[in-house]
Amino acid sequence: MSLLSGGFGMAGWGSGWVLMLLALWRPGAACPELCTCTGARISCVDAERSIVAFPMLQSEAEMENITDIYIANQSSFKSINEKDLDSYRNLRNLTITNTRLAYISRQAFASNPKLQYLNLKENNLSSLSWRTFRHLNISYLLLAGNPLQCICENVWLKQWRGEEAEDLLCVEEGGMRIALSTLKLTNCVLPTVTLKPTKVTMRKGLNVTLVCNTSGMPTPNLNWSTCKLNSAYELQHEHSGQRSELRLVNVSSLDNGCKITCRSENMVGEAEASVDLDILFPPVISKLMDAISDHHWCIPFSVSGNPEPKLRWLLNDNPMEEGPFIRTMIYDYSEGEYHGCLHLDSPTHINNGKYTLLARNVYGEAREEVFAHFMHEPWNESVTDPLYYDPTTDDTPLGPPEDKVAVLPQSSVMTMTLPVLFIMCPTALTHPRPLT
Ligand SMILES: *[C@@H]1O[C@H](CO)[C@@H](O)[C@H](O)[C@H]1NC(C)=O
Ligand SMILES: *[C@@H]1O[C@H](CO)[C@@H](O)[C@H](O)[C@H]1NC(C)=O
Ligand SMILES: *[C@@H]1O[C@H](CO)[C@@H](O)[C@H](O)[C@H]1NC(C)=O
Ligand SMILES: *[C@@H]1O[C@H](CO)[C@@H](O)[C@H](O)[C@H]1NC(C)=O
Ligand SMILES: *[C@@H]1O[C@H](CO)[C@@H](O)[C@H](O)[C@H]1NC(C)=O
Ligand SMILES: *[C@@H]1O[C@H](CO)[C@@H](O)[C@H](O)[C@H]1NC(C)=O
Ligand SMILES: *[C@@H]1O[C@H](CO)[C@@H](O)[C@H](O)[C@H]1NC(C)=O
Ligand SMILES: *[C@@H]1O[C@H](CO)[C@@H](O)[C@H](O)[C@H]1NC(C)=O
Ligand SMILES: *[C@@H]1O[C@H](CO)[C@@H](O)[C@H](O)[C@H]1NC(C)=O
Ligand SMILES: CC(=O)N[C@H]1CO[C@H](CO)[C@@H](O)[C@@H]1O
Repeated sequence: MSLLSGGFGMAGWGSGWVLMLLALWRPGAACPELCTCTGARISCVDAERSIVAFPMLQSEAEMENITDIYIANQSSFKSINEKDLDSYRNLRNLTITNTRLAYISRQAFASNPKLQYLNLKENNLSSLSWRTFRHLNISYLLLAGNPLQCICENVWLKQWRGEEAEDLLCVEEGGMRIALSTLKLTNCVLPTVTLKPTKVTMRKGLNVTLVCNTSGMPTPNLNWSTCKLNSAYELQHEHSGQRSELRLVNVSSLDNGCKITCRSENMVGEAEASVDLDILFPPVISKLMDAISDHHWCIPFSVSGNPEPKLRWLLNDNPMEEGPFIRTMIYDYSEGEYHGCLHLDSPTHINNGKYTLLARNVYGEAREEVFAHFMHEPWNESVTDPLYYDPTTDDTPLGPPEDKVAVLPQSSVMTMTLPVLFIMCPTALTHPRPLT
């Protein structure tokens, strides 16, 4: 009795371990029952026992590793539905051949941007929409051996210009097969689209109406796509659907550079036309900030305006000459603004003062001020500005100190920096500070 129960107990304990080990050995267990998995490839080719739906692995991470799915000779496999391939984000090669595949959702490959090779030979597809592939860059699309119908929805396949172009056949209503390339259908015409005006250059605050016209059979759908518009707008569709108006009211300068596209599509294909808004407006200085020190000193600013504003600076209300040591630099144009710096190379107290930025174009001028304080007067012995000794600044003297320098209290800092200063700021020389 005790032996039996003991044996039983041992057996139960042992099989528990086996189960646990099996659970730990994921790679083997992860592959769907009727398929085989090797590396980045899943293959389902067992003709005796067909899969019904797309194979799924146990974890998202495993599915993301798959680049290749091969399904052949599966008599119960009939469709690719909207979410079936969602987790196979890195899928490149998909072969489904000799199955009963008759339906592919338009969203089937929405999550598979890398799909390049699609072999759907020897299936039961009667039609296939170009919209299924609109976001993809497919190089191979193989469709031979499908009962494709001679209908408008398949006409886009005539223009298909992938690699390995096939001589596809289509089935006419009576059941006769003809070469798809010779198929001619009335009422089946690729859309064309015109957008007027073709150029929009205008002052801000005005109104403009863009008219999009389309033709094609069946009647195409018109859609506008734009940047995120700041201007108010009205949309008017004509009943026929062949014409649409987009009216922008009180156009905002923030929409300068915005691209407006009118797209037309039907089952045969799509066409589009676009225009870039060129909105003229006076300069705006949206930012002028305190000087900051990096390798050099920078007074940062952001300016907009169309045409691009000319920039000038005043220092304490006097025009400032730019040169190799002080200059305006634009680093970036983004979101309609020019971002830059007034660049100062090793500024000293002579550069302290009120900086005024003037931005001008043909439509007007903007001005903003900021006070900049780079360092204390060097003859104030009680102060040592640590920035003065900034090791990243190259303060090597350019020549022998001038006479004026020699009169100043002697300090190594003085003789090192002043010659540079005089070159940088010629105006400072004409108004020397009284020496105490
Ligand atoms: C995915 O593939 C990488 C590299 O081949 C591998 O290191 C990783 O373990 C795989 N992840 C899964 C979940 O299989
Ligand atoms: C599918 O079946 C055909 C005919 O039965 C056979 O020739 C072919 O090798 C099979 N394909 C695969 C991948 O097993
Ligand atoms: C995709 O399949 C084609 C043809 O079988 C093959 O040449 C190619 O190497 C495959 N690409 C990948 C990424 O598996
Ligand atoms: C092929 O699909 C059609 C529907 O499109 C269906 O009526 C037919 O039975 C399918 N043929 C096979 C062999 O599955
Ligand atoms: C599309 O694929 C081809 C080759 O397969 C490649 O040369 C091309 O750069 C790709 N284009 C885009 C937009 O990915
Ligand atoms: C722009 O359109 C608005 C609203 O339709 C109108 O009130 C305004 O007068 C128009 N502006 C110009 C400059 O035509
Ligand atoms: C749009 O087409 C209609 C007729 O189809 C025509 O009367 C109109 O002038 C066209 N408009 C533009 C802006 O092309
Ligand atoms: C036009 O838009 C600006 C802002 O971009 C606004 O200040 C102004 O009041 C608007 N004018 C009209 C007539 O709506
Ligand atoms: C020297 O600097 C100190 C501290 O900043 C200040 O209080 C003093 O007024 C300065 N002296 C002169 C002569 O500028
Ligand atoms: C993507 C998009 O906006 N599609 C629309 C295009 O316009 C038609 C009507 O003309 C809409 O039904 C679509 O939703």
